[in-house]
Amino acid sequence: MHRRHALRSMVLAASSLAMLGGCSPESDLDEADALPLVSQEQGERAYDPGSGWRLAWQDDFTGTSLNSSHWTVLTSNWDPVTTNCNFGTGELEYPRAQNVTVSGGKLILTAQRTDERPMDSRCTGFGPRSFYSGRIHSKGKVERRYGKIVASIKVPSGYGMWPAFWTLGANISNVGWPRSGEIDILEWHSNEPTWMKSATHYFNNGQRSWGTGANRGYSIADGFHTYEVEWTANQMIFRLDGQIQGNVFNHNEPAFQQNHYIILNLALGGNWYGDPPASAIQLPAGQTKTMEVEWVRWYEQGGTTTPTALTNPSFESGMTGWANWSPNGTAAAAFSETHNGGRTGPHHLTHWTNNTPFEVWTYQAKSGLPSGNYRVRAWVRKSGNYDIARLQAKTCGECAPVFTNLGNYGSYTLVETPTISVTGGNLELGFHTRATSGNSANFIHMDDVELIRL
Ligand SMILES: [Ca+2]
Repeated sequence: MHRRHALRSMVLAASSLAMLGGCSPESDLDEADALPLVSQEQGERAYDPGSGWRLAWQDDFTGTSLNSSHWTVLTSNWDPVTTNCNFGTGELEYPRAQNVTVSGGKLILTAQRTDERPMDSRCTGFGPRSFYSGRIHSKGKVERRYGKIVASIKVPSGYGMWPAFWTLGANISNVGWPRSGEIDILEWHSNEPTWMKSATHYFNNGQRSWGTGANRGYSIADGFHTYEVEWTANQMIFRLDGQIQGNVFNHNEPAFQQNHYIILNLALGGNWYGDPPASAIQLPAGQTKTMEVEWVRWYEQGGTTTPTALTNPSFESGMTGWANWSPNGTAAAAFSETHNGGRTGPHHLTHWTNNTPFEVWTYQAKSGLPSGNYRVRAWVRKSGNYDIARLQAKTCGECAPVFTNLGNYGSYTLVETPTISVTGGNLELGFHTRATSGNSANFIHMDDVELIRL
C-alpha cells in the first residue's frame, strides 16, 4: 500500500544531490541574504508565461465556493481514483469538505489536529487519522496533455507539512501507478524549506523516478510563489517563480504522452518524513495550517495552431507523397507498408527488421511554407530495439534535424517533434530509423502525420 514510499525517498535524495552540486544559481545564498517575508509576496497575475503560450484553462478561485466543474473534493482517507488508503504514503490526515474553502480570491486548504479519530471503513487496518485537511483533484473534469501547468501557491511552514501541486495520468484507474505517470510540480519539506522539489514517476522496465529541485535561497513557505512545469512531448522543465530552474527531464514514455489531471493537497507526516507520530507534527490542537492557492493555469503552446496540408498523411495511397532515403540500399530489407492495424484506415507505414541491418529515412518534402514555427505530429506503435528511432524534421537535406526519440508504445501514441523554425519555405519531415539487429518483434508502425504551424 505504500506504493509511493520508494519514490519519495528518491526525490529527497535527488534534491539533496542537487544542493550538494550547487546546481542552482541561488544555492550559495546564506542566512544573511535571506529576504524579509513581505518581499516574498507575489501580486496577483505577476506571472508571465512568455511569448508563444496561450491560456487554455484556469481557475482563479473567485466567489465563495469551489468550482465543481473543475474539481472534486476528497472526503475520506480512501481515494476512489487510486483506490488506496492514506494515499499510499501513510499520511496522517483525513480530507474533508469543510477544510476546502474559497474566499478572498483564493483556494484555502486548512489542516487541523483532531481527536475525533476519523477513518474510512475501507481503511480500518490503518487506524484512525489525527488531522483533518483538504485535498482536491480534477480527474474527469480537467484533463490535458503538454503545456505549462502553473500555480501561485503559499505553503505553510512547520515540521510535517507536505503541501503538493502535482498530476497523475488520467488512465490511472486502468493501468495503475506508476504506469499512469506522475508529475510532481511542487512538493515542500520542512527540512529543506528553501526548495521547490519536483519529480516524475513512471514505468520503464520497472518503477522509475526522477527528481530535481529549484532553490529560492530563502524559505519559500509562508509566501506566495509560482510553481511551474513546462511539459512537451520529450521534455519537462520545472521552474520556481518563473526563473529558477532545476534540471531538465527528458522523456519519451507513454505515461507522459497522455492526459493528466491536477491534484492540490496539504498532507501531514507520512513516509516522506519517515512516518513520524502525530505528536511530532508541528500543528498544535486549536491551531490551523493553510495551503493557499491564488490561481492555477494551464497554457498551450502556440497562438492558434494551423494544420498544414500534407500529401497522403495516413498512407492510404501507398507511398504517394513520401520518399525513402537509405544508405547502401538497405531500405528494401527494412521498409514495408502493411494493411494491418492502421490507426485510421487500413494502411500505415512500417519500418521493421528481420535481422538484416538497415537504416531508412521516410520523409515528405514541403516547399513554399509561410515562415514560422512548426511541429510535426504522428501516431506511433513501436516494439524492439533500434539504434535510431526518430520522428524528425529539418529545413534542408544536410541541415541538422529536430527530432523526438520514439519510445516503445504498445498502442498508438501521439508524438510530436520539438519546434522548428522555417524561414526559407522548405521542410522535410518524417521517420528516421536504424537497427543493426533484431527480429520480427522489431517494428514501428506510423500513421496520421500532421504538420502544425504554431
Ligand atoms: Ca492510415
